[in-house]
Amino acid sequence: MADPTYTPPEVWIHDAENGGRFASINRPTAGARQTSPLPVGDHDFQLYSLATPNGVKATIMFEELLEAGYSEAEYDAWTVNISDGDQFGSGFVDLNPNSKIPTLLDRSGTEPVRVFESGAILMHLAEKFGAFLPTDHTRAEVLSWLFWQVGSAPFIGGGFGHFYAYAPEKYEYPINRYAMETKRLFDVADQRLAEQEFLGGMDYTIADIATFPWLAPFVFGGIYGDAQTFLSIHEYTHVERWVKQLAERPAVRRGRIVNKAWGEDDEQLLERHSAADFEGKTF
Ligand SMILES: N[C@@H](CCC(=O)N[C@@H](CS)C(=O)NCC(=O)O)C(=O)O
Repeated sequence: MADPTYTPPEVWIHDAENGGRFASINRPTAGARQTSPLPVGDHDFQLYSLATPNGVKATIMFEELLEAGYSEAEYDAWTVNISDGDQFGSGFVDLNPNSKIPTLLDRSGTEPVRVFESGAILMHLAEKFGAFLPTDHTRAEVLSWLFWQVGSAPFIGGGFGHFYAYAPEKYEYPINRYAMETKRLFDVADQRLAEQEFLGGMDYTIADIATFPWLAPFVFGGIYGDAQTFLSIHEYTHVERWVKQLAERPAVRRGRIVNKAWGEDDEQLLERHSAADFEGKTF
């Protein structure tokens, strides 16, 4: 049991018994923990991911590109089980020294290129295909919302989600702090979406693709226990309009189940190598 009157020591040391949902894989060091090469498929794009909000950004982007007719965007999506520590395998760390999904290997050019960080993956693909990122004066607005999302996600996930749902004990101070910040972020999006159809303005862009996977689970429920009720998500009516609109897009529906390793069997798609892999799935 942690002590609520805890006084930090002069020098922090790692307590492996600290508890919490991810305590067994969290360590204060980086780098590979085991030798394990990554699988590689036939397509130019090899995605190593999991259907968490950050992972779904990349799979929605690939499915949107394919839906828009960019057949060169065919990709192999491999599941990285972060609870088992797959992200610390040597092959994965070679592609992403930060050991987080999603991570991409792009073999479409003269040299293979690694891309890590979900926002960088979205920008890389958008620039490569010339899609979902305008090149005119609205580009800065789209990039502003993209970076807003990437910078905000840790407050929602690592802050609110961790202390509200995953921490071994409930502490009022961090839950209050991160609930307030998460609600403030919802209000930022809500006010923007009251004025514009999409975050970047009139068009659907990588800013929407990045943000949807984080906001949709609160609107539909099912993330961090009863967070939907706790945070009064029903108040954000413009976010709700936008989430429901985007959720109808065929590419969003497909992208949400790629690398999904939980839920009903027919909603799971552990690996994706072609459009045929969606046959018989509910999405
Ligand atoms: N800033 C990163 C965050 C990615 C991230 O936090 N991924 C989580 C899953 S959503 C992860 O891989 N966690 C594994 C770990 O922390 O060991 C991005 O946007 O790509």
